[in-house]
Amino acid sequence: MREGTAAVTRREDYAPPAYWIKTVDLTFDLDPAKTLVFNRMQIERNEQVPVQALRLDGEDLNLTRVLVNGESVSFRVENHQLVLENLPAEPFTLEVRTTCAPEKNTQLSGLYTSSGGFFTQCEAQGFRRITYFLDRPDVMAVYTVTLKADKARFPVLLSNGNLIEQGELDGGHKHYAKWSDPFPKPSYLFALVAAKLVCREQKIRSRSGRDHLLQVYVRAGDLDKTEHAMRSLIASVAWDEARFGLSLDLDRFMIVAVSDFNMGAMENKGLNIFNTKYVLANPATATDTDFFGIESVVGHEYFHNWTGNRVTCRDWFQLSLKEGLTVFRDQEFSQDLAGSPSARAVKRIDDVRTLRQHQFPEDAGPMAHPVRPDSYMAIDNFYTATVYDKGAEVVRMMQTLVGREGFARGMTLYFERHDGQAVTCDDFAQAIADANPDSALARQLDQFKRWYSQAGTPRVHARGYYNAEMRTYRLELSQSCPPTPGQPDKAPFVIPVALGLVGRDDGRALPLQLVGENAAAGTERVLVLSETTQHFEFVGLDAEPVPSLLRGFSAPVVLEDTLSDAELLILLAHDHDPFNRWEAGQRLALNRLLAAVKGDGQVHLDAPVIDALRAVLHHPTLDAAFKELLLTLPGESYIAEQLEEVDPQRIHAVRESLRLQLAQALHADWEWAFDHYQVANEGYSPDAASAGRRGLVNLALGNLCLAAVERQSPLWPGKAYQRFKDADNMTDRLGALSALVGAHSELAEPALERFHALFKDEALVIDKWFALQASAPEKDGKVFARARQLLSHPDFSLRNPNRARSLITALCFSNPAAFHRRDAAGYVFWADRVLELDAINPQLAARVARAMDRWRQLAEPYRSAAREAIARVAARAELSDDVREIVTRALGD
Ligand code: B3K
Ligand code: ZN
Repeated sequence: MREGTAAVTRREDYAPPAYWIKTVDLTFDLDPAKTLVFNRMQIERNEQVPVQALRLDGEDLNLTRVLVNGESVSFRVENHQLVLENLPAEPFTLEVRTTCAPEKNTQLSGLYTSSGGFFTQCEAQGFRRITYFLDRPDVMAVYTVTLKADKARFPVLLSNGNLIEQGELDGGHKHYAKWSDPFPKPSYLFALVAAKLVCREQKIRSRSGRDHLLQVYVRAGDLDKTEHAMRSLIASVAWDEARFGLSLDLDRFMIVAVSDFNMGAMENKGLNIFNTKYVLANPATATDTDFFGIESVVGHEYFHNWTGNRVTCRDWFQLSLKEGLTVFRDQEFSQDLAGSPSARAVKRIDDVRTLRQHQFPEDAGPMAHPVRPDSYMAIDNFYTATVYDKGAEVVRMMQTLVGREGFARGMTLYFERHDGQAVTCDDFAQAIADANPDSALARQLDQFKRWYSQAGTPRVHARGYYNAEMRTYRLELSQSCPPTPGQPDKAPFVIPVALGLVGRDDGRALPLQLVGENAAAGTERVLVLSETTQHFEFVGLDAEPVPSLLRGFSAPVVLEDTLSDAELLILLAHDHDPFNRWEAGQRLALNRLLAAVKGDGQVHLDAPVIDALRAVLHHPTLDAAFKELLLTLPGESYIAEQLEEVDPQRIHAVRESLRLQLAQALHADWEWAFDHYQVANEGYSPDAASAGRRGLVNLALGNLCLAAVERQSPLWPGKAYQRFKDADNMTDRLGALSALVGAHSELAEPALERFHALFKDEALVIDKWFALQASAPEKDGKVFARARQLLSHPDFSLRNPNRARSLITALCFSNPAAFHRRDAAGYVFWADRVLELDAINPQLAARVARAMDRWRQLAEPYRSAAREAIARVAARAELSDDVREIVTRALGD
């Protein structure tokens, strides 16, 4: 915590370190109140830079001793740095002793306690809260770590790498373990755990014939919730070998679950530390969504072992080098596991929805930044949807431009060139291009890299002209990109536009032959838009086609075309690309919602759309999961992003009205779907097909309850309550509960009470209980009132990030109509929580602070009230750099 304005770090100021730390020998005497850290480093000068002082980073440490080559030396501590001058020219040993207080570390960065055990989180700059160090990713050292602790309280002692020694101390009261990690690594990948844990373990032999021990550590009562995480880990190891030829390089790979954790998980070398939310699951406590989340996060952290750990980032501006690439890899992993083309499409649609919901608003707001940012005040603020999800889209576009095999070749070259190094995003793009010299990527690499340097979501405008006489179709594509903070003008991007042409009468996929070509090149191809405006002329078309553009969402852009509702209905019925089929349905709904919001507030679901949606619901071959996505209306925040000026209450009213009409108009169809898609009662399995069925049944139930409450019929709420009571898995139980809550049924209250009583000892389920109430559709201010009341519930705590998020994030981010109130009470709630949280956990506070990013877009009276609330937070003298950066940017000064 610091007063005043914090320093800004700029990418252009990067300079290599003045010293290298070759080896680190750490000894921890672990005590929650006062832990002793003895750090012995082998250090040498970096000959490439002029001789200068050694400046080691440190934060919240008590320094007790500094020795160089065993001798005491003079030193000073300034600006959170230990400064040593006049050091030997030859390699030397530096010993630093410090103490820290893990039990007081509520920031959960560095070494902290959770449920009585010790855990660490070092990315991005937590290692400096453990010991003095060159805490930057381009300093890679070999670590040896000795942990000493009370044996009864901390029976499990873990660190990175291999266990090389263990034994008793103090006549058996204490014990120690010594770990050695053979791979040089940056400090952010260091980890230790000392706690009372049990583990599920499994030996595997990889394709390359090497044996490995996989372990998942959890608290004693949780072992029955580790099977899915272990399965996901085994699948991850196999996938990376099969798809990219990347094998596990360690004998032992550990995952440890901790209940107090700032984010999802952390890829520490050989010792991944996970939020319990992404490890623990059994059918009774976890939903299908939780099971999928575990699979993708376990995969993500595992894949970092190569993309992030073996090849790491030179500096934190290159974060997307590892995060964008690893998100891309985990998305591909989940798609490959999903199997069928339509199950793959479901995953793709989910990922695009996430991008549009989080990244597009970010790119349009005060925190807009390039995938490779230019500056930061607090690096933890840049673990963003842009760096992660847009970064993944950038990698995906590279794959689209060079092909799947070409991309795999590029990855191989990347590792050949850079294994063991700390590199930049340029190095990655160069490797992919060099492995594919004849590709569009290689031809336009510099221009393509604007995706790394220019912020903002590009717009692609499309217009088609059919010439009946010539039987040609001329497609005009042009691009623009709105200004973002610090970047008023943008140069054109390289945008891959995948497209197909669909027959207007029969929905046939038409052959695509560009003028000048001898023959058609299939029915789908990728056009590359790299100028401001380009034309593409297709020949041999007997009638005007319907263009299906940006198939599979081939670039992270907003597509502006001129498709009429009639044409969207054709795509919805016939498009061979499932993504665009879904998109057509969303656009039909969006067109109606936007017209009503901008017009008189009356929305009307017309017969052609009802018929089309009915046809989707009854379609004989489409996946249930796909139907569920298609029949779910665009969210309120997504609708808001399409508008110049936003009145959240009006959007809510219009969307709720359309939701009710959809429930009523398809009533018989929802009844049919509810029966037809029941999962046979043969035990729960989280596979994509059964999850899809459960999802569609839950959507049907929600609609049936909504329509029932409206006409005051007790039938469906009664059925939902029964189903809630009888459910043998959490997906069905929570689905039934949300149906009651979402319809404002009288049975919601008793069901919520019962749910709490049933799961009072299951922290992750109680999180769901809070989140469900805070994100329920607002009606007469009751949801907000309930959320405020829940702050004083005995189970609520700001100290546990999952619990804090379950209430605060659910209200402020996921429930616009409850949050944006005419009386500004939502904003007062927000400001109070940000300030409270900032004193406990600045990283978390800064995340919550971002709920106000889009305040400038709001209509009055929301806008002025929002500004006032942000100004109140900004006016607090004692503010962390993290929150200060967010509110300063929001206010735009
Ligand atoms: N690399 C970590 C995120 C660390 C966040 C630090 N504030 C998890 C991940 O992306 O895999
Ligand atoms: Zn990651």
